[in-house]
Amino acid sequence: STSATPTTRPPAPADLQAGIDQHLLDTVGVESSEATPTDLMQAVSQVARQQLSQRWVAAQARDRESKARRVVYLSMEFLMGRTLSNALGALNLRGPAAAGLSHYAQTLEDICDREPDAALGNGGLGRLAACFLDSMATVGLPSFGYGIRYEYGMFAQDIQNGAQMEYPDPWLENGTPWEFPRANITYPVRFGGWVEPVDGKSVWRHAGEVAAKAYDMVVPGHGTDKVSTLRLWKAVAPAHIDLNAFNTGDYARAASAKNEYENISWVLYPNDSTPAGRELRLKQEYFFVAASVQDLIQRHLAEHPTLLNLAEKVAIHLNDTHPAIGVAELMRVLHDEHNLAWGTAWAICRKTFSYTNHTLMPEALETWPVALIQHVLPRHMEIIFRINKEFLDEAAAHRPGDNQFLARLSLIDEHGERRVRMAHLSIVGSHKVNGVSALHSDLLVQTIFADFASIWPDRFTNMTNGVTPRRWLAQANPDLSSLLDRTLGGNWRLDLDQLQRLREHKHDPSFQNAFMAIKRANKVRLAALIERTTGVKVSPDSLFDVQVKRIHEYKRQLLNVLHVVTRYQAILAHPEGVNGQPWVPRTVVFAGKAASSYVTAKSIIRLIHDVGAVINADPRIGDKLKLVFVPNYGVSVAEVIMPGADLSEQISTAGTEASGTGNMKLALNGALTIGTDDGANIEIRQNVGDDNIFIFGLRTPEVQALRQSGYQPMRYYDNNPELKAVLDAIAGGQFTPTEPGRYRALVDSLLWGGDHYLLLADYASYVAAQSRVDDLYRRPDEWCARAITNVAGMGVFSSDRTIREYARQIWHIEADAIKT
Ligand code: DL6
Repeated sequence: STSATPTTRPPAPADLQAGIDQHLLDTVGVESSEATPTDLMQAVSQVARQQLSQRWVAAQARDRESKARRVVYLSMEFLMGRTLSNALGALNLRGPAAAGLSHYAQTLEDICDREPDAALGNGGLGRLAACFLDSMATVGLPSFGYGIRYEYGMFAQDIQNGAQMEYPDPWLENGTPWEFPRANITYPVRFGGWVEPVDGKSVWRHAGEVAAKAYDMVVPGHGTDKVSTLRLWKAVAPAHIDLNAFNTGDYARAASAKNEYENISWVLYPNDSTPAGRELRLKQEYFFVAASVQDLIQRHLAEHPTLLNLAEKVAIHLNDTHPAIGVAELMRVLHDEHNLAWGTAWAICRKTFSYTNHTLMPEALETWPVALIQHVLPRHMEIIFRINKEFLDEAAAHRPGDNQFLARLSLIDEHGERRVRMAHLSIVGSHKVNGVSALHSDLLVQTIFADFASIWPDRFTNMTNGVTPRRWLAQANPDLSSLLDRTLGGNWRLDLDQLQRLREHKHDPSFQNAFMAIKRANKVRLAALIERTTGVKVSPDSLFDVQVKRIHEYKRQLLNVLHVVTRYQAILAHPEGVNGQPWVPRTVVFAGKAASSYVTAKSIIRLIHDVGAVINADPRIGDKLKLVFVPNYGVSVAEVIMPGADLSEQISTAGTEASGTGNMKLALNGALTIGTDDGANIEIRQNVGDDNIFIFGLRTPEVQALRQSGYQPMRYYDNNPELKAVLDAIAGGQFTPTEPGRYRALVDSLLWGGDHYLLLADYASYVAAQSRVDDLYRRPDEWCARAITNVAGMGVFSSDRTIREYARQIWHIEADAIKT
């Protein structure tokens, strides 16, 4: 079969309905007349699962026979969201499933909504990994994703009195139809102990051991029979723990011992661009890496007689530094266990690994105390020291006598407590290192990795992020998808560059009408979500202004709030409008989670609620302005928000957002971006054209220059009465009459605390850009033409393009679909 034509045929609706009935009985255990929507969700999932497993078995056999070179994508996070709707789309079963479900008086959408999200990730990095799996399967790249089967994913967010509360996310509580437990695939993972020299070799005498048990999720390709595998590891206490309990009868103590082992895969660390420094996290990192390395070595040795050709057959990718300990682990396995000479092993390692950096923020760059690694992984610490010594010897030749240079490059940070710099280990152990947008990749080599780039300029490259059009357009926006099908044919799902042809239709009144009607319907759907989750009624005729992403100071949700308060005050001062123009009604929508320990981010969430409560209840304002915060942002909530947005807020301080991917999803669904010259915004601007995006604020070099010249936020406060009024209102308690001082500290961090992310410096230009937004929105035909142009320009941001670039330039793997 060619990769573009699936060979398995979708069953006829009658077969599908019979399948649902059968699974209701066999798997769910209910009679079909009694089935609840959740029962139906499970039964439909089983029908899809059956077909996927056929594809999975065939794909594995094909790859085994051809001894394919494979990609191993190591990631602590895979933010998958729901599976059912995507699986039905890949299997071409949406129509039959909808028809089958109509017999039970249910819609496919309602049934799909019953599935809990698999939220095994924090944000951008984890969702990128999920988009990559989709693309790897779709372009036919032999690939494995490896991660952790967290029992509890990203916490559920609830809002109480305006404040974020975190609740556990027991997504596996009722089982998931999508995993395949592999009873025979388990590996021991060892911890602790000491290292002993035996016959001139270092032997690791470990102190504890836990079993890693494999659970597979099949990732279907679209328009192809190919699938990819996501293999997640669960930590299981070794058998003797259970046996001891049985023998001694001390069940309580035995249970706590068991927990000590099994807690490794219990919970996802809810950090995003904030550091996680605990021992359990280090254990998680090593746990999944060690299991994955054993798995790939075993697969390799089943197909090849030697490990000497490992680098020709496997490309191991480090999704950020979280799996970086893999470099030391592969060295240990090759050198200690398989007796390869150190130099041979090191050459294989460097050819095998590659690494993606996702952040420039110094506080988010992982380091681990040497003492902790010595305690948890004593042999690995020795290996890291040896790698470091040989690396520094090599580096010294580049700048003889420059000890500062060597100290900066070293894998060990010697300032204060000695710590291992995981990014340095990743760079030294890899043949390629990439950033995730053109700007970010440039900044990497100009700033945090400049010393490395000076000795290895060719090691650094750029791979601009992308998103899968199957989930973020076909699935999330079915109405726009059918308009595209009617206008362009259906191939845009696999070749997103087809969207270019939309430019011809941007001024066509009938196309515009259809496009606007779809946007309106999506806004109605979003308004319903807003009302259901916040109780606030918003008008779908207002401009939907959306900022959805993790809450972080550098993303500047607070700058957005400053604009909202500015507008509120301006509406009160000039109820009829300004410059002879009436107000453009706006609904400002926020969503996003704050890391549980991130006090400032939580305070920003609360401020949004406090400001919203005042504005939304102010009878003088009405529909002219609404401010809402949609709780519990995640993949499924995003699938409703993206299609309903008019305006996409991408307002990070220039030079701080590595790429962004929400910016791509929103533009793909026809939102116009208001944004800074940062991350992938720059490439979005290049692809949609300057007239179709609202760019404002300082650029990266200006940010650097302003900081260097001694930034004084107070000057902006003193010189801009509008800004002063806004900050005074917030700090003075206008939105918190019962606790007037609630945001004094937040405002002081801007005025007196240095305003590190330059909100006050960018404020005026942001507010001016917002008024350009209003001007354009007053001309609906023009707005619509530009929204269409945005969709048309998004072809390059398909994750299929990104994956093909990785495959060609980093992994050197030819997949069927990559050739075409
Ligand atoms: O590359 C995916 C995504 C980028 O789009 C975001 O700009 C970036 O903030 C995010 N980084 C993280 C946290 N990084 N770490 N470590 O999610 O990656």
